[in-house]
Amino acid sequence: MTSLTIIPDIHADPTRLHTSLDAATGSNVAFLGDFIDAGNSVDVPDDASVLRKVRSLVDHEGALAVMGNHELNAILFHRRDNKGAPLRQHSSNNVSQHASFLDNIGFATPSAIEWTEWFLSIPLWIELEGLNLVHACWDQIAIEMVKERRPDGRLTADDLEEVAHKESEFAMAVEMLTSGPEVMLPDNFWFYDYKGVKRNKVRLAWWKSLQGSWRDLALAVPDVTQLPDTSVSGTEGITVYGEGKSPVLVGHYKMKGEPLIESEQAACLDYPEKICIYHWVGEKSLSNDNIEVLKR
Ligand SMILES: [Mn+2]
Repeated sequence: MTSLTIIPDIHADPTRLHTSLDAATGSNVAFLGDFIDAGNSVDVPDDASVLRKVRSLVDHEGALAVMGNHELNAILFHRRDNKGAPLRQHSSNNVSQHASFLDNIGFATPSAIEWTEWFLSIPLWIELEGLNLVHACWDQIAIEMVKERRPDGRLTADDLEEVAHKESEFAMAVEMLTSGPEVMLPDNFWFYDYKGVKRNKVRLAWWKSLQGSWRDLALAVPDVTQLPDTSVSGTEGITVYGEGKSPVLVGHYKMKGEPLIESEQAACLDYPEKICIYHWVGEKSLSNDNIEVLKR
């Protein structure tokens, strides 16, 4: 493989998809998941058209894709357990997160079932010669855990109830790969996320040494001054992604500011306010020169 263009979270934005694909001309593409569920900033959300395009590229053009937490959530949202309860609760937060898909494709319609079945065929991670791709966190222990049962990284319908309950090691490994490591804040601390949801757990930058403060290491926190200005704790289950590993590219974290690599080994490409892609040409150390920010 000589060149690969990596495209992060599309979130039902056809303009974002087509702008990214236009800039990938001549190279194969790899998607980092989260194709569906528009945020507020998407002018004309169209989950179905984004999915049709991505699926045709994956099925017929050799494009690569890993599953995002939004695809996993959708699989669960549209299915029920053997007692008839939805595998993902239809709470107001969960419905609002999934609103553009529900408006566009409906709840448990034949089309919703067909799309979410296709989501099941998307692997949780892709390991290329010299490059790793995952939606939220490359955690080797989590990957080995899932690999034991699903060597190709693809969940099956038999896994879904277990994954939905988020209790077993297998389920927690799937959560780690699709949503990243999450740690409980010290007592009495909480923050509002980008959707205005109050949270007492925070995602941490697993590509850093984990020696810093909550404010240094927290991801996807709009106002870090809501967090304690003390050293992080409770990070025992998190493996730092460091030197000697192939570079890894992820989406997921709704980054702000100028898109930059996080280290020579890791970059997050999900910048909702920009359209950001990465051109990988086989380098063993990631480079800011290979990040491209596109005009809408
Ligand atoms: Mn995500």
